[in-house]
Amino acid sequence: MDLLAQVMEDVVKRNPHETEFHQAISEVLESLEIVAKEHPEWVRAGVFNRFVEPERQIIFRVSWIDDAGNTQVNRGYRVQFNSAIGPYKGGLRFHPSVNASILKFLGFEQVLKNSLTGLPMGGAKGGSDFDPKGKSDGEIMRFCQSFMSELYRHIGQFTDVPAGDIGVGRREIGYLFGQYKRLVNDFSGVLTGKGCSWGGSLVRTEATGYGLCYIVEEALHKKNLSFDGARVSISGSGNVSIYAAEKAMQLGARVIAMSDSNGFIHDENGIDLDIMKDIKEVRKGRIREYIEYRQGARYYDGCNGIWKLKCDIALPCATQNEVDLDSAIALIQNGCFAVGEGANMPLTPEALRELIHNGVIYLPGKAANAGGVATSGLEMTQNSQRCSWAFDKVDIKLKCIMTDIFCQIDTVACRYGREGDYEFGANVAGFLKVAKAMLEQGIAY
Ligand code: NDP
Ligand code: 2IT
Repeated sequence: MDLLAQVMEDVVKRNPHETEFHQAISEVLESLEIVAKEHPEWVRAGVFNRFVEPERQIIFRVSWIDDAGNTQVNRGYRVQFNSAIGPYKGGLRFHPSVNASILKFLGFEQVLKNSLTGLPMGGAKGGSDFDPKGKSDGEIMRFCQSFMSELYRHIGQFTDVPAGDIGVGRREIGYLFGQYKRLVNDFSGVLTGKGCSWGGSLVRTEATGYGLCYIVEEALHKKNLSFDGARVSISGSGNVSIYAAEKAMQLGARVIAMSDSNGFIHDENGIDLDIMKDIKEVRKGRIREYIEYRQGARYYDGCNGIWKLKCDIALPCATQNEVDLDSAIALIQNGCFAVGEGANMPLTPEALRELIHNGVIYLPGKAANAGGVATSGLEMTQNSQRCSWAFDKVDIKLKCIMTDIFCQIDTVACRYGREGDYEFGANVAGFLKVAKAMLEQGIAY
């Protein structure tokens, strides 16, 4: 019997109906089976059982008053998953789909991702089922203040350092930070993604998208391929997507498609990113507006169709399970040779298997989108040193970290005779560091 089958069974029993959490754990445990065989003492010390159980989960009520004077109630969460190698670290997501299963899968992935960055950060995730769409600035501010009025007692620069994720960007981090400071009377690096005039780091905004392209370029080079001249499809049009598109273009690619949760645009001549930034970042509009400014561009309802377009490289940067089996088959049939995950777990297990089976270069999110949290780590360093580094300095460090992550996952995959299996490489490389730290710190942890 597989050594870790019981661990998986216990996860399902203890967390019934939490399908995203089961999916993330099951993908990782498959890779770790060989580690368990090599380290029976880790099995005996319960390292695997402890690894899949969050250290702490906080759930709280967030009540706030909307513009019409009505009281609204949402649910807030923070899942502090693992602090073996550093303070809890990970983003906050505000989206109506948020629930315990999604935040547990994200917290779990964050533990491995943060380990791969080489920086001293544990893993966490949090957020709320609050829907920021259509809310006024005042409503966003009052929600953030109420959310922080509970969260503040659980976080701190040496305890837990939240950041942004879906629905949480610079504006929300500002309101959250302001409320933390008011409550605790402490100006510290308790959040990352801050404004650059009050402790934020240059490059944090660009970091996830840029880092994604840096690591994909590393993997492409290994096969004598590159972004140069490639056609690229990118799902989403938020923070990660926009800066993935920017870096892909700088590396010579033509980005032909982007999306939001309503539909996608196809611009065969290459997307005009200034128009896209104006619509999405400045006016917070919908992607369909793009075709009003670009002749020849087309808009289609529905998100899945983006994967049916012919592209060389696909960068899913929107949300979990956005690429299903049919989409993966279409990508392969159209000659797509690389998939890099800007989003967390954007591929269904069936889609993932299909891509790997067909020899597509595949870079899993926990490695490929680690540039965001890595730069958050660099923001924490600058906060501790009370200084701010120049854009190029941070960008070079980000590039080094992404190259190092590629080297780690490639080396580990090769060491176990699984060359090119970066999913396996990322799971094992990320795990080993955390597992050793857990063992050294004793069991009552
Ligand atoms: P944003 O909120 O800036 O953008 C999210 C984008 O994804 C929007 O275009 C949104 O469309 C789309 N989207 C969100 N939910 C869905 C859904 N259920 N179905 C279809 N499309 C959806 O978020 P980010 O760019 O920050 O995050 C995108 C992904 O990257 C997430 O998976 C996140 O976890 C991951 N990530 C983010 C990092 C960061 O630093 N921000 C770091 C590492 C990973 P719409 O506007 O219509 O909702
Ligand atoms: O998924 C992620 O890595 C993030 N949302 C970024 C987390 C962070 O702490 O910067």
